[in-house]
Amino acid sequence: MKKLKIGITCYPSVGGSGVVATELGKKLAEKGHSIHFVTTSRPFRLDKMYPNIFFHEVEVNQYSVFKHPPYDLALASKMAEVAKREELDLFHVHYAVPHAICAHLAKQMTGDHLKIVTTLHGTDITVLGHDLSLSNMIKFGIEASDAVTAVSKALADQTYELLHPEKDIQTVYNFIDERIYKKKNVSHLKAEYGIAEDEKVLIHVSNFRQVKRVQDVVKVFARVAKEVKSKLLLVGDGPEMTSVCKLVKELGISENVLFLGKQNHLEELYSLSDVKLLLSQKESFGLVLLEAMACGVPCVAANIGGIPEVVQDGVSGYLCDVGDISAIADKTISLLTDHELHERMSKESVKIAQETFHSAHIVKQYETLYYQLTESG
Ligand code: GMT
Repeated sequence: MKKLKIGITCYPSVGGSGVVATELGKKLAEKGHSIHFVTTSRPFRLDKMYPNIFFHEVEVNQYSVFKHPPYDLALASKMAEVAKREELDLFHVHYAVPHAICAHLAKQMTGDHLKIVTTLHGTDITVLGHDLSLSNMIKFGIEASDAVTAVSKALADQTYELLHPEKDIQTVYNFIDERIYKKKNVSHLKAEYGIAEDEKVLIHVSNFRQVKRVQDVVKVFARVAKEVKSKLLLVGDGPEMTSVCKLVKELGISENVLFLGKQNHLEELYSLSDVKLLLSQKESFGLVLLEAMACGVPCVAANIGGIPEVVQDGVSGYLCDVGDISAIADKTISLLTDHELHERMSKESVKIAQETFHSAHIVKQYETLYYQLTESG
């Protein structure tokens, strides 16, 4: 098969969509395709030299005539420039707005042979899709794409319900690099963090946006800590951090909660953890769940959005109603106190991560889609 020249546009800063876009680019490059990232800064996971990967920086200048810097126009212009010069076959963009719209503009400037694949990650539908000033534009971005994927069936269904697009939306799940996300021997880390050998470890990783309901994680932990000798690792940072810190103090659990801020080598933190909590209000997939599962950490998570497609209730972890602190705490305690149950769910988590979400299987789905589009056109 001919190797393809693929442009990728995503938000390059920390966030699940940027992570998935970058890891996909890396895997495709390993398979011999040429990958051109067109983004405002180097994606943070592109942390070394990769043959076949090129980075084209979008510069957004501020002019006094504009109230806001023209990100969308600068991006579309750069996408068209790179597509023409590098003779790209397609652009794979992550997020319908503005990226699918920018790709559409770039296609008009470049020629119809340039195909557009748009992946929906969640916020563009679950939040922006409700904004009447944007919903028509999101729908237009979807229809203007040559192919559209969503990271879960739940997200695809939500998009149909909310925007009624005519376009077929294919579910392609997220994946992780299983060479990185696996259980590691980190026995030294527990002591370094001041965690006793017989203490259980709960972990939550997010960008601390309101939608993540980190306060619920803290409330659940306060109950768990009364029954089980344990510590809570809070990883990440964001707008709710101040309120979360305040709650930890009020509940008198400061000694047992470790605020670790933004971290890079999450596989090491998962490797010392016993349970992962993700209690969000909305979540189209929950990439952090998959990362934890691959490291053998069972998850207790909210029964919403795409989460039930990742965590199998009673098999690899537990699903609970949003905000049901008492039920979530009970399930977490049962998982932490029943060694056999924990062992079984830990093994199931690894198995599901490797079988359903294996990178080779997911990357192949994208590759097949690219070939269908480029050969048909
Ligand atoms: O969850 C966030 O706030 C970040 C957001 C993003 O744009 O990176 O995550 C979304 O995309 C991830 C990758 O597909 C998914 O794993 C997250 O579930 C999704 N977030 C939401 O739906 C809230």
